[in-house]
Amino acid sequence: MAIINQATKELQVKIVYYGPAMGGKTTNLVQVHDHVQTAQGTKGKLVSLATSSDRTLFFDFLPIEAMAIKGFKTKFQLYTVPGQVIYNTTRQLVLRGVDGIVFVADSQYEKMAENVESFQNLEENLRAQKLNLADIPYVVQYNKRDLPNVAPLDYMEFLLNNRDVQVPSFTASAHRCEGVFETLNMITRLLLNKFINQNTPQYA
Ligand SMILES: Nc1nc2c(ncn2[C@@H]2O[C@H](COP(=O)(O)OP(=O)(O)OP(=O)(O)O)[C@@H](O)[C@H]2O)c(=O)[nH]1
Ligand SMILES: [Mg+2]
Repeated sequence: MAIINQATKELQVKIVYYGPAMGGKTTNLVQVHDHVQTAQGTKGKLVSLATSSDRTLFFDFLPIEAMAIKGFKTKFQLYTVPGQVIYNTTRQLVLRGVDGIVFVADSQYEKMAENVESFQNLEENLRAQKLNLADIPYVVQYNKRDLPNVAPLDYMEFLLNNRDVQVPSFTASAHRCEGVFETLNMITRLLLNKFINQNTPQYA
């Protein structure tokens, strides 16, 4: 769970962008890095460990700092996993200590099986760490909506967001920065609400 340093009044949260290969996880981080307003927060350096063809090999990492809660300096650490199926050990490592997840789905019809497989892989990898997706704040992003061959939203919701409690979901065209900040704002809001609820004294 998030690291809270009461002495320095710092809160550190880890958000992992997860999803099938080529879905647009790295593109989300590149857009956040390029467009984050210095008034909203200060951004750090985007670190990408990629193959020569720009596929994520280990992860991308982008730190953002913001005064999101009064009196607390909040450090959001954004990570992506490599979506390619063979890199599962790396995905497990990147998931360690995760606070919140953005599941980036590829909206192209022919990617539905990969989306579902990646979602199941996420649940399995969390279970291996004795974590349950239902206990972790997460949102779903339906990316690549600009392409002609996309699946209907209802269908994608049915495949990827049909639990008892539906999570917030967003359409996106990440390469144009559409939907990128809506998604990020929601996951940070969910995480901050959880932090506030856990740290507010309850009175009977
Ligand atoms: N048309 C379109 N292309 C996109 C969109 N988002 C990302 N792309 C492109 O899709 C390709 C893959 O994007 P990445 O961000 O590298 O995908 P990834 O999920 O990080 O892939 P891995 O690192 O292999 O897991 C790139 O060529 C992007 O420019 C989008 O919304 N629409
Ligand atoms: Mg990537």
